[in-house]
Amino acid sequence: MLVTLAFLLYSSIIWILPNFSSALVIPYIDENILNHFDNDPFNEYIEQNKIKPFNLKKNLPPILTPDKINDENRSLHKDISKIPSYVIDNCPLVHLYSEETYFPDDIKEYTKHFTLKDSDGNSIIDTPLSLQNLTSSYKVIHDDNETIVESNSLYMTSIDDFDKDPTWLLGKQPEYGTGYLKDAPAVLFVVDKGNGWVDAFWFYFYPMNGGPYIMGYGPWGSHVGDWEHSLVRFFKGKPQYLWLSAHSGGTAYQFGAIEKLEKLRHDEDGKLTPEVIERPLIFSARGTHANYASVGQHPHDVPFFFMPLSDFTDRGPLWDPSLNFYSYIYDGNKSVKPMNNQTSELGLNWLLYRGTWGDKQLPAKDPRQKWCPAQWRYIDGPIGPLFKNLQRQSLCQSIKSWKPFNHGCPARRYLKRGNGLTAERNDLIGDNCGVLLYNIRPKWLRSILRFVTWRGVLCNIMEYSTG
Ligand SMILES: *[C@@H]1O[C@H](CO)[C@@H](O)[C@H](O)[C@H]1NC(C)=O
Ligand SMILES: *[C@@H]1O[C@H](CO)[C@@H](O)[C@H](O)[C@H]1NC(C)=O
Ligand SMILES: *[C@@H]1O[C@H](CO)[C@@H](O)[C@H](O)[C@H]1NC(C)=O
Ligand SMILES: *[C@@H]1O[C@H](CO)[C@@H](O)[C@H](O)[C@H]1NC(C)=O
Ligand SMILES: CC(=O)N[C@H]1CO[C@H](CO)[C@@H](O)[C@@H]1O
Repeated sequence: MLVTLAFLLYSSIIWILPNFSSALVIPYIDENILNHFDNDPFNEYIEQNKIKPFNLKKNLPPILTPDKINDENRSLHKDISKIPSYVIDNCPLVHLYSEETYFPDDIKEYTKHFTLKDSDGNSIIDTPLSLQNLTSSYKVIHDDNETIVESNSLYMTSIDDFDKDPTWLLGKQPEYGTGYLKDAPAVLFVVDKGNGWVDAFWFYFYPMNGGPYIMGYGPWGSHVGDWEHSLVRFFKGKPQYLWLSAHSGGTAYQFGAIEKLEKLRHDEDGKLTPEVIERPLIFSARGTHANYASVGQHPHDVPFFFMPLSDFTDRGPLWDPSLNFYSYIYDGNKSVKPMNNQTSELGLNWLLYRGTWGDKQLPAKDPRQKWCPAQWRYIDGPIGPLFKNLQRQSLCQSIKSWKPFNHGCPARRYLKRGNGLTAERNDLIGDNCGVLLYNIRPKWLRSILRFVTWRGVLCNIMEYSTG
């Protein structure tokens, strides 16, 4: 709560200064002039883009936890042998950043560049790893003494110096035109949530997370290995929600709010059909690969909330993960089942590995390590996909205690727009507060509020309370 207050205060100060002068002139402007200012760009935007405000569906049955699911209320057939086609048809397309350095990679190839070490730097496996070497715990024999080491204390540790950007760290680029990424399958987990609900978790693996720069210096908070994901939540085969991971948080949307791209449908065997379908479109930020629903500049929330840090997205190379992916049906609990041949070849043990997918945070004395107030240059790599709360009922992976208004992780009905020069149509639609403001009636009150609070204090409060 204290952090939230501090944040609001901070936002107020940075937003109120440029707005102060406009607030002062208000008494001299009459209603007609304000109406003249207000050409209702939001309605225009809805009209042009055929966005229908999405109705929240209130009467749908509850989403169940894994232990509550039985044969009578499961959504998927018990012996399901194929990923449902609606999951593939609604797989998000991902626009990578146009000047991205670190592209997606195949986890199978990636692991070959690592050995396995414990937190003191002792070797657990000192030869190049294969994905099959990853598992939940390891037997270590030392002076005839056998000990079991749990994987959660272990680190995949690069053989090459990752600070020098070896080729394998750069990942693989999607094919222009089709979005096919031959050498970097995405990883799909389909989880039955009971009562007609099904969650499709699309995981995107990148060999490196390049952190942001502060006033030209950086990067800060970089790490080797980067697992990001999106969640498409279906009810009876119809997509209802989409959640996007970004740093340790993310954003939930009504599915209808998300931008769509028309694409030819692929049949169950991956063959192109003449049928045109609408696919959701998301954006992966430069370096950090945080996912957003719009292009432009996106201020970070955590863990840098006092820093002017932002992510950037644009319409760079388009990746279509539905053309190449590993896939599993997971019950959210114990059983996980590979759903195609390239997935079966990976085995299942890697899913149980609880260690990091990249190097341990470099020690302070390492010349590659640097410190800026709030963050190190290189931090720990991430943990694997099965430990990202796939059994969740909420759309969010975790609930942020410093966002007290958002405890339920509500799904946004309108796109959260990027700011800045690179944002598209930002002039028309305004920032996110603009979206909220356009719901205000009567119009003259809205005009005044818009005039006074445009990007102002009230905006921030509204944004945080109603998002
Ligand atoms: C999940 O695990 C719990 C505890 O191990 C068990 O009681 C429950 O039956 C499991 N649920 C499923 C769907 O396997
Ligand atoms: C199905 O799930 C509901 C919870 O929504 C539970 O109350 C009910 O007992 C389950 N059905 C059966 C047949 O167990
Ligand atoms: C790692 O996996 C490979 C097979 O992929 C196997 O040949 C090798 O023995 C394993 N190494 C260890 C230390 O388990
Ligand atoms: C095995 O480990 C135990 C306790 O860690 C130690 O007391 C013992 O000396 C070790 N034995 C050998 C042969 O190193
Ligand atoms: C999991 C899976 O899809 N396995 C298939 C792999 O391919 C053989 C034939 O080539 C099938 O028989 C398996 O069912």
